[in-house]
Amino acid sequence: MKIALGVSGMKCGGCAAGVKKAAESVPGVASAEVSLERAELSLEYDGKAETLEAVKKALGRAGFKAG
Ligand SMILES: [Cu+2]
Repeated sequence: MKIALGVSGMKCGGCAAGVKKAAESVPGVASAEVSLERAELSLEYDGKAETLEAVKKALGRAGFKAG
């Protein structure tokens, strides 16, 4: 399943890389692509609500807000 999430707090390519890394570290996430320009995370994942929650928490720990 694929979705796009708005992410706030990204200011540069390093932030975007951090968001991608944090999202891909979550079990159940197949791939994550980040657009700094659109402040958006495109996520391919297993479709479980828990996975989505875990991604949001991982991004929160990295200093970003997704939702
Ligand atoms: Cu940055």
